[in-house]
Amino acid sequence: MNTSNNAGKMKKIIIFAAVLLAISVIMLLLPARGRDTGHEEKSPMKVIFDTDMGNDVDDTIALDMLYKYQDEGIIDIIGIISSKREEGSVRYIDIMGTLYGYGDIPLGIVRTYPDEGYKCADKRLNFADHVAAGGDYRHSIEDYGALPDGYLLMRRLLAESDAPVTIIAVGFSTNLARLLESGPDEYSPLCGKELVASKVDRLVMMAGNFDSERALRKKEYNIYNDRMAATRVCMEWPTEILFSGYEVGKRILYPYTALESGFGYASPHPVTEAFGYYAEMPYNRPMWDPTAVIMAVEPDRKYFSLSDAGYVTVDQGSRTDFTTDSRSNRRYCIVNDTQCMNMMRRIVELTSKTPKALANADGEHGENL
Ligand SMILES: [Ca+2]
Repeated sequence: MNTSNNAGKMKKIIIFAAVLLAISVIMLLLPARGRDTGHEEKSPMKVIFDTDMGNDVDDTIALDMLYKYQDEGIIDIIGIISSKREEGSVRYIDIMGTLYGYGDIPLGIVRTYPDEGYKCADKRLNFADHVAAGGDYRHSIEDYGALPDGYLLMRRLLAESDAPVTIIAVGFSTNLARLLESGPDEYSPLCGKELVASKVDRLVMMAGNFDSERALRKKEYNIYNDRMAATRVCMEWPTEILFSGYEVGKRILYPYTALESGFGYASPHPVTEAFGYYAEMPYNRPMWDPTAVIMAVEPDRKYFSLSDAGYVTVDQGSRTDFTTDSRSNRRYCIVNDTQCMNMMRRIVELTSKTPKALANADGEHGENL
């Protein structure tokens, strides 16, 4: 009887201990899960991309990279704007977006060029018109003539955004200057500068030349094609600007071998077609615009360093000068050899991924097929 009672008590104690242990484990797990879910997933960075698509092929690589970042949930491209008036530019962007599964991203275009110094209508360099006219690519927009003026689209997108926006500008400053000059409208009661100040976190531009030797600082393409606009943006933009100058991108050559191996998931592919039309293949091409993309999206210092703060001015000959001043919020990109190599590897890594929309049915996203 006593033995039986003891056995019964022992059984109850074991069950009680087991229940206590189970409760303890659950209690331990719950806060941990709470911490996990309590950590909000970092919201994707909102990005507007402003490009002179059609003049040089580094814009195509920059756009590819942005779509790949979007595939990974790192950024949210809320709009893409061309600083070229030629319809081929937005047609090409639309073809790219449709191929990569992002044909619904709003597009804008420059409707009128300023009088001074515009050379971007140069058809010799315009691969975008050529590729867009090629025919067989799918597109999402039916009436390119109905696209909004770039600065007006930026006004709408900024007014509607509930989070700070990063603008990556790798073409002329036409849209940006017109945004600064704009007044209140149906989208916002704020004038352009106020709207930028309230909504734009940072502008990252491929523009200018900040070579340490002034004698080497030639006028730079994105500056001299709309010098007045670039001057205004450098002087009046109310939030931070980071510059990637000519001297950075020219050191980072995209290898043609990566082009041959990375874009085989679609044939023809608008990127490889663009390279083929731009110059006789094979050739390696400097990656000016992708440096601005990396600076904006991956500010990790393994890819680049930044100058001290200072003011950027544009002279009559479209050369950029930098004057150190801690009160300013402009800085420019500096790269050493290791950072150049790291940036190049990152560009190749991103562009070698198959777009999520085209990844195979097994869910093997991100790797080339
Ligand atoms: Ca460009």
